[in-house]
Amino acid sequence: MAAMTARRPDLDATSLLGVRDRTVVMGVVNVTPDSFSDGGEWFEQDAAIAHGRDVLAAGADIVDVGGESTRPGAERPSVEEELRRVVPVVTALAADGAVVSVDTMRASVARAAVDAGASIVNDVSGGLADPDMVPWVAANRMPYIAMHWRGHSTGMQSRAVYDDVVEDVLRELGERRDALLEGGIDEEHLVLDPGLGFAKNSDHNWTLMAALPALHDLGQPILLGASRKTFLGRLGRDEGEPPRPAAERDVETTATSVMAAMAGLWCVRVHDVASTVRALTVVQAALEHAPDDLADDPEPDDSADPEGLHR
Ligand code: PMM
Repeated sequence: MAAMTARRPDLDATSLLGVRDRTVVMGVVNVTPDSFSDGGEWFEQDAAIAHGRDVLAAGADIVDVGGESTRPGAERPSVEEELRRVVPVVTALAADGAVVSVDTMRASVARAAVDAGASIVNDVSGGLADPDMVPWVAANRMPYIAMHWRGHSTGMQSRAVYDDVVEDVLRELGERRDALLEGGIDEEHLVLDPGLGFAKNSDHNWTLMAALPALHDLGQPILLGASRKTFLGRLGRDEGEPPRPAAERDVETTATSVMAAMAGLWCVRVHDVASTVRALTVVQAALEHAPDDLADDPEPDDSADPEGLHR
């Protein structure tokens, strides 16, 4: 039986992308006044750095530092402001030896963050927001996370129109994957993300959650960003009642992390790292006791693992 591995602080970004025997955890540090879920909490530089250290101590494999809020309707910060928010935090956490991803749609911010020590670019626009992003990522052979995206946050929810959300997201993400590979990004450096909450209403998010294994059809490692999003806060609330506040959505978030791990996704991006890390030990313990044909092969062919549960 394959030994399941816990977090390995010695893994660099490229080796982390190759992890297949467990779901990797990315902890969020939003250096913004107004994010979806933790807006303003870590806006001050020292608080953001201290929070990043807490996230790592809680067991995150990657710390994701972002300076632009993408909540529906959010205005964009200037490039200068985004740099001011992100670079010092990346510098401090990378100096600690952390694997840092930079959550940005701007090539200039990605470049500055990589100069400061970031080793993964997390671009919610999948390269669509800035024409300089893909050529730069390709030329520098950077690990790159590309999310399903239909446009900037102002007016984003008016684009939440699908014939069949799973088919449409798979098709659009597949087209993006092809364009990114054509643009020179290495296949082994490319992660895809269905973009929960981005031009998607609660029903769209739940339909995607119910179809997580289908994301493997894209042939790339998959990251899921469900953490603290509004659709989780609406559970148990009556129609018209406001959703529960973001900080009260961690139990539901942890359940989505378990679903992601059971579906064999590569990574979950979460705010409360400790609860997800604990919950993923449950999945790992169960997988260790799975029959050999499920647990032994880190890259099974489809006949051994038709649902792709261990990719
Ligand atoms: N969601 C947010 C920000 N960055 N990145 C990826 N790859 N996937 C996501 O779903 C995602 C992201 C918005 O959430 P936050 O404001 O709570 O961080």
